[in-house]
Amino acid sequence: MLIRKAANPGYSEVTPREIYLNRRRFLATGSAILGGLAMPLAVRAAKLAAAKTAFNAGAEKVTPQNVVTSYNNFYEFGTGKDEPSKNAPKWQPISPWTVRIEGEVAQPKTLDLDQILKLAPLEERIYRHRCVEAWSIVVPWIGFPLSVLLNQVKWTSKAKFVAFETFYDPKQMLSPRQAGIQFPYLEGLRLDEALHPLTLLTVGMYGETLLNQNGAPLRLVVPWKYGFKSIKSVVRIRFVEEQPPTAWSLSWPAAYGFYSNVNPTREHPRWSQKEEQRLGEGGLFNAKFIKTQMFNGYGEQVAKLYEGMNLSRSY
Ligand SMILES: Nc1nc2c(c(=O)[nH]1)N[C@H]1C(S)=C(S)[C@@H](COP(=O)(O)O)O[C@H]1N2
Ligand SMILES: [Mo]
Repeated sequence: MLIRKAANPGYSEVTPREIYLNRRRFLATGSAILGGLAMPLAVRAAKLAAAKTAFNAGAEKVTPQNVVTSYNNFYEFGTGKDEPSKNAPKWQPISPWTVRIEGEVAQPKTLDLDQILKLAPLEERIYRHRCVEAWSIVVPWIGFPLSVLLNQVKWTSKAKFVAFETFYDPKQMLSPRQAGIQFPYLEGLRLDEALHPLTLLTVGMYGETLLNQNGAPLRLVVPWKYGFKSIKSVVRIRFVEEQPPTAWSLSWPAAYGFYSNVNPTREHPRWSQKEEQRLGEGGLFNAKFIKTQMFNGYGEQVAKLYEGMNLSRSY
């Protein structure tokens, strides 16, 4: 287990540097200033300044920020790793950004980003992220547990899973045919996974507001699962009774399951899951490969969620 617990378990380790907003980005577009209410400004500097380090990937080095903002998977903006950082910045997330929470709930609810940001203090958490394509990064996220948002509604006893949906505008994004997966991008978690304290709703990283290519303005981070479970730019959350369809499992069910827990003992037809390349470390000719860990190294926290399950069948 690589997460270093603070002596006072929880949130005692305040980040040393002041966390600030990347104002230059807003100045460059101008619209955030003129529009006044333009979306990224909803992430208030004061909130970010309150961010604390609750979890830390320990001895592992945080991946350089420029790697994490320029090597992306965000198929809505292109299928090449360099395309989201080229195409997504032109996108203006709608303002106000709202998230609809519905389904098996007593009363559906729509919250905008400002309301969501008031729900809990933001925390900084350093998590490993392991893509099924056998690369990994270590990222300091800013957000709070997804459970805080889910607890804004009363779900019914029928609710067993939570389904998530990404914003989709066919005029500004690829078509499903171009991308090879269904849009809007769909993801899902079992209710206990969604409520797990490691599951984060994030609005920033590296002390700054999330860039579009990383899933602005609001993105899920589920660190013990393959990267595609960490759905970007979320607009809809639905409590459901049945296991919901997900974009990747719809496109290739044998390769992508619903659970998709990081698992070096279950091979993927295209990429080995036994080891991973840690991006930003090692040079051009000596890339750094490390062993992939079960549950991405978070087994101590999450293995009990899967007790009694056959994980090669429920992959
Ligand atoms: N909406 C949406 N979310 C998505 C994806 C995507 O294509 N669309 N790609 C996923 C995959 S495969 C990975 S590895 C991570 C990549 O996140 P990053 O680009 O911020 O590193 O986002 C995930 N979330
Ligand atoms: Mo991925």
